[in-house]
Amino acid sequence: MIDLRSDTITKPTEAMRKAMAVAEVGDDVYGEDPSINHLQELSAQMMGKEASLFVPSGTMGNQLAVLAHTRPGTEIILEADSHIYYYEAAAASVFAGVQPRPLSGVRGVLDAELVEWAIRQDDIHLPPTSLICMENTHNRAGGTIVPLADMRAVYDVALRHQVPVHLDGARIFNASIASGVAVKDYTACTTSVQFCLSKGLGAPVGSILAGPEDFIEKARRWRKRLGGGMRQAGIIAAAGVVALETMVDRLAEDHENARFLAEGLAGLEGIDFDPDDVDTNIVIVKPTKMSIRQLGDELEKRGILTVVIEPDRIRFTTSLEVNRTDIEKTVTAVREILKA
Ligand code: TLP
Repeated sequence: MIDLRSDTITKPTEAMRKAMAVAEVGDDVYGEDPSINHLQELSAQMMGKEASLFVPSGTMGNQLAVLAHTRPGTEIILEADSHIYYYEAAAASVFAGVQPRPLSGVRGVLDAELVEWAIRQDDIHLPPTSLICMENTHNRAGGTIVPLADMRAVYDVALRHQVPVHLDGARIFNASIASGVAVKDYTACTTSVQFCLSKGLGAPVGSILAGPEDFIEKARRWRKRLGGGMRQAGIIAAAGVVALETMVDRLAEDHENARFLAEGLAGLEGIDFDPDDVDTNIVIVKPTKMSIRQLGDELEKRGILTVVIEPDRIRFTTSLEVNRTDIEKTVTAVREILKA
């Protein structure tokens, strides 16, 4: 099998498994797990934030941010294709009781002027704006990098209106490695940030939510309320430390493989796609010759797994689980399928 469904499919490395086997643990609900404490300190420092919290998933990290920043009956501004809006099962409405205000971005980038226009006036008819969310890299836009200047422009608007900003930085290290911009420069344009250890960085489980101390304390209470207070989870946090210490730079390999795939696919008749649109490890294409489902099914028959993104696009994601030969085989398979 060549698994290009996601970078969430990555398995822990040998070094991670060794670190997990010998991890010192304690009860994290009491704040007594040394491995989690170490991961949280390291993460806060890497994100340039006062504090951080280890959480079971990226979804929980994002939702704790919504819960801790907002109150029911308010409105959050986000990009119309963002994960928080599109893929989190309406959690922000269900748990935080907020109304989402989706704005369409270009390549996942929110326009600062549009954001300013969307921030609500003080009027009893209107829900107050309580949060602005950005996503970098932007998953559904195709792993695109949101440029620092655009993040800065949105943050300036937010500061002017005293609205906090949350970054879904599930793949912020991909953005940083590909752009050369330091992670801390991106996170300096946000109040809080969530990033995933369990995607391209290869850890088996977990994400980090980072931000100001009082915000993290609120998020900790929400995590407990939702049943996400874990006990001796230092076993998995230990793999997260290895991920941060050893797996960041190698993301460049995933980006090279994605670029190689993009160039291979772009040369094929029946694929509508510009390889220059690929910034990191996600390649989203639109076949013009056949239905997406057909292409996905035919690839699966040949042992190549992809994700069909409704309604007309298919996603290939590179990770440490695939190599250059796998990518060559994938291009050959797509070529054969389109020809047939
Ligand atoms: N994305 C998954 C699916 O949920 C779509 C994937 O395969 O890409 N933010 C972003 C930008 C994400 O891409 C994801 C996961 C999350 C948050 C949520 O992370 P988890 O899966 O840990 O809850």
